[in-house]
Amino acid sequence: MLRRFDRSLTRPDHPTRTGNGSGPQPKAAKDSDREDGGGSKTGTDTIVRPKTKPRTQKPNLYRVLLLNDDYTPMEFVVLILQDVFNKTREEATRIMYHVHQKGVGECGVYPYEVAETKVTRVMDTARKNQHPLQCVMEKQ
Ligand code: TYC
Repeated sequence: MLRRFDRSLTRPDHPTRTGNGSGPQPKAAKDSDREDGGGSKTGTDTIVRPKTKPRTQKPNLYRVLLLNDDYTPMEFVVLILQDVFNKTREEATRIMYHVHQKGVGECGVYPYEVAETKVTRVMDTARKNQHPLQCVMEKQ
C-alpha cells in the first residue's frame, strides 16, 4: 500500500502535531450525540481511538558512482574524491584505481538531496576543467 510521506509522524516538534506527542487525540463523544442519550450509569463508557501505528521512516538512500573514461587525469579524480566526498588521500586513490580497473565505483551513499548536490559538484568541476568525467546516482 502507498502511504503519503508525512514528516509530522516522526517529528514530535513539528507544527502540525498537537497534544502530548502520542498521536491524534481521541474526541470524546458528546452525550447528546449518543443513541442511548449519554450518561455513564453502567460505568462502561469506551473511548474509541483511531488506529495509528507509530511509524519511523528511513530516508531513501542513493549510491553516488564515478564512471571510468580514458581521458580524465587520475590526479583530478583523486582530488575530486577528497574534496567532494571527504575521502583521505589513501581512500581516494584506492577508489580511483578501482574505477580505473572495473569501470565504475562507489564514492558514497547519501540521502537524495545530498547525493544530487555531490553529483552536480563533480559534473560542474569536471566540465569547468574540460574533463569528460561522469558521475551518477542510483537508488540503493
Ligand atoms: N582512466 C583514467 C586514466 O587512465 C583515470 C580515471 C579514473 C578516470 C577514474 C575516471 O572515474 C575515473 N587517466
